[in-house]
Amino acid sequence: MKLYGTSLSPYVRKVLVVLAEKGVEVQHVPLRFHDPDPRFRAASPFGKIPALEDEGFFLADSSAIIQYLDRKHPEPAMLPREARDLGRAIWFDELGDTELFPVLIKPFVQRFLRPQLMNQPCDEAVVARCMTEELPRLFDYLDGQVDGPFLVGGAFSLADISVATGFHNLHLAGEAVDPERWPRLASYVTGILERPSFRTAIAARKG
Ligand SMILES: N[C@@H](CCC(=O)N[C@@H](CS)C(=O)NCC(=O)O)C(=O)O
Repeated sequence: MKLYGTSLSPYVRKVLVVLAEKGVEVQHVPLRFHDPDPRFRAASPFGKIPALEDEGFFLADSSAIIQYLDRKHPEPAMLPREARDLGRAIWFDELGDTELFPVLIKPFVQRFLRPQLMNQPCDEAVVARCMTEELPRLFDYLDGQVDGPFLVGGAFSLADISVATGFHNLHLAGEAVDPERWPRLASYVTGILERPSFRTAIAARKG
């Protein structure tokens, strides 16, 4: 099994966490998005990362890949069985992918990607607006959802992976959840990112 995509991507990290939780061996190919590698492009028609190749089967999109892996390697389950828990796990997956990460990534782009990989200066005004105007409403919501170590059904699941993954990129930008303003969210994020599977995914080659 091959997983394409640098572990700097929160979406790639989601899949690396699932593989680590399940103890599935993978050959990690840490390329960047839009790489011309023909096998990668066979798996990801629009050049987005992550993409998976598994014995001639090709699949893109972190959520699609995780559902495939969860069916193929059922233990431990990343998708809850109970109907409402499953619905909420998919809600948090969607929230992480489409609402949270596009905002969490802004400080990462400015302070990490632009200076380190794009040879461009950081725009601190973008970071300040993100931290003071754009993230607080998301943090308010999430702080109200946390009432223990896991978001759904009393167990680690796709919900936790998708919500927590982007916070690593925020940390790489030198920012974090303010523990005085959002105490539950701050300690929840710390707990999830300290799991061995997240540590393994974060340590994976970045490319
Ligand atoms: N819904 C996709 C999103 C993947 C995605 O947008 N990945 C970014 C890198 S973090 C990418 O490949 N961007 C290139 C592009 O949008 O063309 C997933 O969950 O895998």
